[in-house]
Amino acid sequence: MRIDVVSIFPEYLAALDLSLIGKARRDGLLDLRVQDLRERTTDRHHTVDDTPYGGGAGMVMKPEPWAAALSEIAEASPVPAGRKPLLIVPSPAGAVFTQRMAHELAEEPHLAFACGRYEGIDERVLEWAAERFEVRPVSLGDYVLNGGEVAVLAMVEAIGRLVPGVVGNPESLVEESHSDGLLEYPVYTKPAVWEGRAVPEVLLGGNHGKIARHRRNEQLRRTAARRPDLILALDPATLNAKDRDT
Ligand code: 6GU
Repeated sequence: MRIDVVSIFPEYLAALDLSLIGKARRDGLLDLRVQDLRERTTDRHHTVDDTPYGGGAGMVMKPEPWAAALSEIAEASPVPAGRKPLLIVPSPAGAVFTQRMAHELAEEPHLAFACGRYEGIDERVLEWAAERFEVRPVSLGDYVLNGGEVAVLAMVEAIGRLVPGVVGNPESLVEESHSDGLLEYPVYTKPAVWEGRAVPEVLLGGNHGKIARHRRNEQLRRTAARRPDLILALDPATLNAKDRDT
């Protein structure tokens, strides 16, 4: 998968050299390129922002450097002719990023991310970009960050780990939070008793049916306690008779 990120703080994205995503880049599974928007400015002061038309607080990102960066990315895109690469614009005004969206985006051959700062990017950039990209404003949730960089770190990690080969054991992607609409069950390791606290007895026996039932019950209990919204959103068809007893 090819991933392009445009930012005025490319150093933020240095964390994508680490851990699993860093290894996937070195292994050639992710072709991730970060570029500095300021290098696309043509004035002596490398200006990327200006005051908003209509007044108001803060500054708005100027369109010209964005057009220079994005047109080059679109031209170099590996997507087949007739298809457009995706341009994700991190914004608290976007659609909420979910595990489902991460799965969908992990199927794409090319993702570009445009990191806005200040009050955002001149709206005409998104209109202009729609001729070259499928443009998607995406938010991490209902709170405000200073810019898109931290959101890109989160999204690239969530998407990248779903690209085949990036996670060594694909089984570990199956039993994790949100894979079945529920939160993950609690996990334990040795010692069996620690600080007077014992690991649930059922996990020490070898009865795999009982263990699976115990874990499923813990998932349901935990989800109801922490995220009742997820219980309400469940497809009732995914619940079995024993779930209903829990
Ligand atoms: Cl994606 N960007 C910014 N700037 N703030 C956010 C966000 C994104 N998601 C939540 N807050």
